[in-house]
Amino acid sequence: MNANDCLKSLGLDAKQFETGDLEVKSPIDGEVIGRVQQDTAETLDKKIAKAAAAFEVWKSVPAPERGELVRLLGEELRTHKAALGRLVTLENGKLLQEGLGEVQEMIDICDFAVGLSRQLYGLTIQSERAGHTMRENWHPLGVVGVISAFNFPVAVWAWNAALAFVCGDPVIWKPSDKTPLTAIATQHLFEVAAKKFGKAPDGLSQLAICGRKIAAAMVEDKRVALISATGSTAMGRIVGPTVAKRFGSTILELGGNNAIIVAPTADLDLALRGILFGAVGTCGQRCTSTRRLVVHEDIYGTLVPDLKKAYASITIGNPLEDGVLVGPLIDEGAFVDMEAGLKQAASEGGEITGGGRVLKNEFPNAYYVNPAIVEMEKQSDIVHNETFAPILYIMKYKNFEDAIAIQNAVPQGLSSAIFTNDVREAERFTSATGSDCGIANVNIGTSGAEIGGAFGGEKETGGGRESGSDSWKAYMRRSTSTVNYTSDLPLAQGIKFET
Ligand code: UN1
Repeated sequence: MNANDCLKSLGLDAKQFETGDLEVKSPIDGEVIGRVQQDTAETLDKKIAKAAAAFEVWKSVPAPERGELVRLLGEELRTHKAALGRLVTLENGKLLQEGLGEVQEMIDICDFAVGLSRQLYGLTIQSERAGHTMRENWHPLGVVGVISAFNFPVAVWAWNAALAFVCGDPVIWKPSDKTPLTAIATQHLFEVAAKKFGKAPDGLSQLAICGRKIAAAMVEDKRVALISATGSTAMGRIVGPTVAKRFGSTILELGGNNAIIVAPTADLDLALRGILFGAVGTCGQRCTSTRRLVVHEDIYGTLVPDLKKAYASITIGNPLEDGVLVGPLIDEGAFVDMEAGLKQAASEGGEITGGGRVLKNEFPNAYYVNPAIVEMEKQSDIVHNETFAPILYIMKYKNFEDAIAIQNAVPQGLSSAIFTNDVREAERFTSATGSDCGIANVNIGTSGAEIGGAFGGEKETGGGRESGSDSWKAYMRRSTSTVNYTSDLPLAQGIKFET
């Protein structure tokens, strides 16, 4: 099945993608797989107005009914998992297994949101005044603008949109301009679900296909209550203050610089597998990819040579083929960044194994690379940066306190992990004085988080949370109600105010 076949089986007319001002290339071979028409400032403005109008209708629909729409969306995703998963691979270059896994995450968050639609619970609070009750009400927030990155071209939308819909919010989605086809296919599946549902207002879910300049209007627009943006820290530095200036809310999912600590008691076989998936899986292009390894000096001599052996045995190639573990980088820019990262690492004393472009003859217009291991004396400047490519920096540690200090010494705070069989180390790592990240795992790697947990991180990762747990609260506004059922009017704090 090529991209056209996928689009057809998803119910779209491939002809629609023959013209358009945005060319979409597959990272697998660099071939053009479609053309898409982008939004202008005018069409985007109309979409925002439409979403604002949809909010007026949608916020009054009971949440469990809103959940029914999301249930139907989940059904469409189940039916079309194979085609959409394959299209993800064709457009983004991740392994077919991972493309399918990404659609599975969409299905899972739909299930989660359907249940949630009957559980948007608020608190009741004990009032300090006689004859008074207090409670919290959760109400729909408004239009949600979702900005997603190429690396999870559809799942990130689903983590946001499934929650937003049950919370009573319309969504405008700006996908990466590298992956608009999967976004259009997903929007189409939403429309099929909405038709079956029959009560969704026009404009409940819309796409904004555009570059940064046009998208800036959405970020600045007061009619958009929440901007949920996934991407680089550089992007977040612009989006965050822009939305703050107009007192809007944000969920920021920015850079990660995720470390695994391997302690002397670790199950090294387990650790090796966890490191490998985290560091080279998805060609190092997850925000949760393992970028740093902090290894105890007693096991360094065993683990690192074993890891190098494992790296050498990895099959790099077409992500559609069975047995391949590492597909291409997204584009030439990503390759240039990887080369620059390795060059800087070498200049800072890094000892590099691997790296460099491969399969150039088979795929002259695509960017396949050898994942790189870089052994570092210390955590130098480059190790503090996120390079979105399969580079793993390895450092040695002597005592556990140092390992935690190294783990926490970078500006980002998304994901982290420790492999240890020492219960004190494990507990300490997940405690307030352990990892400072939004995700702190024990005996599993840094990537591949389940949808049931709140997903996001601290420091330059942006502080936002989406997906599971109580992340839904960011998509609603809270009102605290105090109700007096007496004929007295006692004031709080014992204040007397009488004539
Ligand atoms: C991302 O790379 O933007 O934890 C998100 C994971 C995925 C999410 C990654 N569930 O690896």
